[in-house]
Amino acid sequence: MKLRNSGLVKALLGVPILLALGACATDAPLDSLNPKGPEADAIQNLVVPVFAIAAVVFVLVEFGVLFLAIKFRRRKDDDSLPVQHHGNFKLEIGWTILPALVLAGVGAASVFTLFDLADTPADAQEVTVIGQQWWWEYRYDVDGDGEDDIITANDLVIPVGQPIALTIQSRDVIHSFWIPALNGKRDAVPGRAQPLTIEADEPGVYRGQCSEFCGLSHSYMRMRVVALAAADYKTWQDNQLTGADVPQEALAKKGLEQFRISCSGCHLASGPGGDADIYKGTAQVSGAAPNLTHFASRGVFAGSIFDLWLDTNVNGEVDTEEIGKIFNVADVKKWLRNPPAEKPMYPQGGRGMPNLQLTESQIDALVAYLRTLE
Ligand code: HEC
Ligand SMILES: [Cu+2]
Repeated sequence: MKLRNSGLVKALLGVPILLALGACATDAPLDSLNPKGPEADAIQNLVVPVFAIAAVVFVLVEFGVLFLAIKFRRRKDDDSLPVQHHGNFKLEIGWTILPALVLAGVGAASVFTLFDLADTPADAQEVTVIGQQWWWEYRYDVDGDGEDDIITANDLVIPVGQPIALTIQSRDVIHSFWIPALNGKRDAVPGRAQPLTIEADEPGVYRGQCSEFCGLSHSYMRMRVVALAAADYKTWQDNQLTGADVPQEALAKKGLEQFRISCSGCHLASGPGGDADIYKGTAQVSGAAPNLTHFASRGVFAGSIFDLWLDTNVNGEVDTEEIGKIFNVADVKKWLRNPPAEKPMYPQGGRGMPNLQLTESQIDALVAYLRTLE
């Protein structure tokens, strides 16, 4: 047979090849088969043997079917039926019991892993995670007095080698918290507090993505776990426990004034810099916008879709001294100019940040102020 439409054939062959090559990506931050902590290891230790068993069964059954179909196919010169095994007692008992045993084994291993993952180590540090349309909030009660001392967003900062007991909640609709390198998914359900333990073996950034469709900007609702060595974590925590810095420079001071007028109805930047008097007693102004007290200490913003710190300057030049240290003025400005254009939101429906019709000079002042919030 001559293949008429070889272009189509090539295209059809290309699909599985593309899929197979896509699976080879080395830099795949959401790879769920690349565990980086004990909880993810426990899942991996279940997945690998179960996959191996499933693969053996698959190969045996598929090749068995092919083999039998070819060996006992109907031939031109022979119309007789092969020997029939229907009602063979031993065979039927065998192929009932064997799969039941395999499934019981897999079932028992799964249940043990689930119990193992449900155990929260006694020395775990607690963090509350709140899903919001469309970003993640993290609250730390550092001294254990029942009041949150650190409220931040996007980056969940944790110390390495320390189990972290997350309590996952939602402020609006159902979301799902998922850092594939550290553990499985856990839904954030309004009115419920769901536990999840994570731990990172090594310092680094572990990415995640909201994995329950939660509306307009679901795909822009990402998160990162930033795991720091103990000393760095302590530095981070001490900084977060202080109030916002007091802006010194004239432009940043102007930005603070503008912030009080345009932003403080939704956002909090508490402390002396953010004016302790205005914000006193308001743990969070609206509860629906990220706390900006230490905005510039984060690595990302707006549901982790923008980097806050860049490696290259506006001309695309890399200065090795400056890697990851250049404030992303361009994207912060874009965000302030028209947030719903950067990330689909419907602020008129109470979800997201509205276009505040700021002038360029107001934006310049606000960016200078935000830059000081380290
Ligand atoms: C009506 C409430 C509202 C007002 C007013 C408002 N914002 Fe926002 N802002 C939000 C919400 C909600 C988000 C989160 C959007 C998202 O990521 O989905 C946000 C996000 C941000 C972020 C990103 C924070 C992060 O860590 O991801 C910055 C920066 C920001 N706003 C600055 C400002 C500034 C500056 C003003 C004043 C000019 C302002 N906002 C006014 C609601 C508001
Ligand atoms: Cu979500």
